[in-house]
Amino acid sequence: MIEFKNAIVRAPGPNITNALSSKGLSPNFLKVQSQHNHYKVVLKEIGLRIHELAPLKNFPDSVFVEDPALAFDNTCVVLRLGIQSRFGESAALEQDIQSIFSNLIRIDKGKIEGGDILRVGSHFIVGLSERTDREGAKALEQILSPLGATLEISNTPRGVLHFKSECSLIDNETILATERLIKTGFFGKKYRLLNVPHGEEMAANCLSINGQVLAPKGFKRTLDLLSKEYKVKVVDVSEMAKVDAGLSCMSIRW
Ligand code: CIR
Repeated sequence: MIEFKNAIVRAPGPNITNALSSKGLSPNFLKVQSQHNHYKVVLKEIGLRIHELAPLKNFPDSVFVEDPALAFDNTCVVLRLGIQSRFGESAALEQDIQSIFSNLIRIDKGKIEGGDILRVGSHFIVGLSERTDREGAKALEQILSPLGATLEISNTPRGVLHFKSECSLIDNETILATERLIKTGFFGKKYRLLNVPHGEEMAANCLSINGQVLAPKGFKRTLDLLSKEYKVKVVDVSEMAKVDAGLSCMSIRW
């Protein structure tokens, strides 16, 4: 497994109440703040160095910092978001992280969001979705190939926001995924697949960092499944779930 040393997070602002929500829900700012603080504590406990960015007052979804950038070693690829209200986040993030990365490369074609990119070592699986198209995925491949990485394109099930809303990498060879994603057959026999228990699909977005699996609070059967084999920490992201977000989307890790 890759050893992660760093994470970028962005503090939520009061405008989080206006974040995009497919459920038409609005989160409570103070609860978001408290859950975000705990998330940072957990990342620190795992040993990551946290680079915290200031809230962006014009961008209610900017706390979901995974979507506008992808880090790979010393390179950071600034992505091209797929929805208008988030377009400006990429440029703002690029400014904010100038001093952190020696190599910053911007995608200037198509659309692609970090939530649609599953990293498996130096291999990247990009799920096409409403927010990510083939042009964006191909542009990312052109940037990553010279760095020694490979990329393949998959599909995000219809009606699902991001590819990683449906799956996460748990260890080098194991992917936790919803039944509907497994049924697409995309993963074939290349990975060991763990099926998210029925009714707990929201728990598919876990985060595996340096031998520790973070799992969202409230999904007992998924927790039991993972705890049989892994060291699991439960993190409450229920307030973020109101705006279609989960564990991976609140950080960029490398
Ligand atoms: C959005 O619709 O863009 C946000 N409300 C949620 C983004 C979640 N991002 C992620 O899972 N990577």
